[in-house]
Amino acid sequence: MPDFAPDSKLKFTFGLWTVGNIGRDPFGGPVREAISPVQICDLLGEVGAYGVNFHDNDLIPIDATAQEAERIKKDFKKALKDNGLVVPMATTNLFSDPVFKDGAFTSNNARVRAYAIQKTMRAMDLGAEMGAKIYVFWGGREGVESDATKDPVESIKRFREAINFLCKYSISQRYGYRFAFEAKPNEPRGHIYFAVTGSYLAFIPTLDHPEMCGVNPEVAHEHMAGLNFVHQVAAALEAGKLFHIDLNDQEFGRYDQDFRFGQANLKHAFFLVKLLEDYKYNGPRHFDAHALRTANYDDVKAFARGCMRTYMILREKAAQWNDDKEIQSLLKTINQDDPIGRVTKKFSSANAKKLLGAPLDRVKLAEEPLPYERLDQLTMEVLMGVR
Ligand code: GLT
Ligand code: MN
Ligand code: MN
Repeated sequence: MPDFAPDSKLKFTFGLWTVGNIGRDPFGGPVREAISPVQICDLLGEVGAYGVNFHDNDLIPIDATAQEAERIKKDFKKALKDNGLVVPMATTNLFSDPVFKDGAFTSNNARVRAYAIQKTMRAMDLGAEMGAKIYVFWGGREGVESDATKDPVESIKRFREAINFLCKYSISQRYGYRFAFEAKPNEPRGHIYFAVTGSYLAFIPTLDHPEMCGVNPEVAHEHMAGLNFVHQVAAALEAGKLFHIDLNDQEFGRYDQDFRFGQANLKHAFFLVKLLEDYKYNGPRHFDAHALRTANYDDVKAFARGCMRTYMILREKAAQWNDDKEIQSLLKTINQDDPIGRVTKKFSSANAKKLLGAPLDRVKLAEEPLPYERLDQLTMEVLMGVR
């Protein structure tokens, strides 16, 4: 029996804000005492994580003095080293402070927009100092409760202006960042702009530096929108834009839950792992989740270990699915090749003529068997551990 220990090649990471979550919700205050970034690194080292990510203010409080900031950075660097952790990704908190109550890059106030860009530049400096090469943009406050309050077209233009400026900043500083945009349909705003990953995939080609921009899809966010997450990730992968991924779980039709990976929708989690492994996704696998509000720090460790262990188990299940003879023979039956397939590979007048003349009998085609019940049941049996 494999031990399903975290494999460092899979780059399992956690944010300071994930295992450091103190269990506050809109109806109640903290249930866990806050632990410092150094303690979080120790915890992540203990459970076998590969790396840690942070928002500027997860590490350095927004009102810290320059001396305090220096001391925190020094301690954090030591904790990274002591625990063998790296920082693959950094991001900016553009949502907690009251200044961002009506958005950051899309605020109606030009001075707030300028402050948001300035804060991001400083946070990019901090991320680069810790070695980050991926920079995430989650526009939690970029939205409205009422469209009377902000012009949605103008908001897209403001967002683009900010990103173009920051791309050039990264280039001028030689940071080598790749930007990853993270969509969410709502929470904390009533309506957040760029609601789903596909919105960003359409936005990226309109930027000055599309080559350095991609996406950071999160399971929970697409499930909140009622979407099939695997298909969103497939679209990003196929476009060469899957720069980062936020793994967690979420019941459909509920508030933003950020559950442990695989907690709620095991079958979706299985197909997600299979997709990432089959297509050799090579970026960090970031668990943007937090432990249940009932957890103490021992249980937080169980949560973190559980995220990684579930991924490792599902990776094994995906390999088993790929090696299963019966499944493979069904796949062969389903995927029928035919010389006519070559004709539609490329348009030419000759190919168009061939296609128009091809004897394609729709009644016969509709009679071809599609044993999907068997295939899906076999999939479930692999998952349930009886094959
Ligand atoms: C916040 C949000 C996450 C984002 C983080 C990056 S912060 O916790 O819920 O989905 O990935 O800003
Ligand atoms: Mn989330
Ligand atoms: Mn996230």
